[in-house]
Amino acid sequence: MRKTFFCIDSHTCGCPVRLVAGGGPFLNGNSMMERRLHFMQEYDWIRLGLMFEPRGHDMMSGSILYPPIDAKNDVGVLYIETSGCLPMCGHGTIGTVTIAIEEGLIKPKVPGKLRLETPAGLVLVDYKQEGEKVTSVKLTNVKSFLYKEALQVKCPDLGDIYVDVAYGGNFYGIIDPQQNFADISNFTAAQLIHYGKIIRGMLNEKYEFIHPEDINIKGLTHIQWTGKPMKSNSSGRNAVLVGENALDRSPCGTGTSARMAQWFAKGKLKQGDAFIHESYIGSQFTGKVEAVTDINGQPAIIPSIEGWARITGYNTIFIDDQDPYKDGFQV
Ligand code: PYC
Repeated sequence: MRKTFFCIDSHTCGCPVRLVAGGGPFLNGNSMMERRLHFMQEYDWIRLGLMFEPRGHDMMSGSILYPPIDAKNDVGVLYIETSGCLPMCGHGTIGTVTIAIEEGLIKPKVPGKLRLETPAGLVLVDYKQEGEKVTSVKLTNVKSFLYKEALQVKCPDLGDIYVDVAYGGNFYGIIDPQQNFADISNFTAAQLIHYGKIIRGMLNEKYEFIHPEDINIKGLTHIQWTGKPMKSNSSGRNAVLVGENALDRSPCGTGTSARMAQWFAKGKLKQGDAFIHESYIGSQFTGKVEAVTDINGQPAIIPSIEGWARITGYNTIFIDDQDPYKDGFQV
């Protein structure tokens, strides 16, 4: 049997977003987190088939839209990525909103604004339009916070590496320049991926990472290497390990949120400050500390992330259950 998915492809600052506009499954649940769990149980073959080779690639990511559970919100978003069904994805949100508005997939209750239900929580969006084109999308993210500081691992070849772990919609292991890691620019992309995977594996083996308010959000999914920016107006640069084989092409919205929370906790950012983050390929997001809050009595911030996306085309994709590569593959 052949299943057909009508997709609209885009990229956010270089990072792909494939919105499944037709063919997504009906999901049960009273929240996007419950719907995510249903999808992971029964429909993960859709994510595998649409994200991995031969229909996708190592850095593919996407989304599926659902009616909101709370009528005052505009839409629910499920994120499907090579790294799993993430609770939240920043570049994915910017691409999804751009596609949904330009292609008329959602009708905002208030023009220029959207209230998105994501598995990680409510995300508020302000977008700008020139004619039909969405020129920028700013998302106000979920509570973001520094979770653990200076976790130590002994990485083969590199030696002792110290990692801060922060949450910005996903858990990020942040590796700043230090004695055994000088800067992103001293390593190839292949090395950042290789050592990033080893360090992520070691940290997940040694420690537990569980969201204090939602036990369904657990595990360190990404490693964020940082370094000196290439552009004079950037506050920082990162290279984020996504899945098993790729670095994020965008500055990573949830990664930027996590890094802003880390900087806030260390006194390097305060409420109202902007943070311009530069990706491995040089594209930029503008972050801002919108508000200061707490999570279980610990300091947290509400960050916003602003960026842009472009639609690249329509894509009708088949997944045929007779196809030996229906679930995709990785080399
Ligand atoms: O932009 O949040 C993000 C993201 C997560 C994984 C890849 N990009």
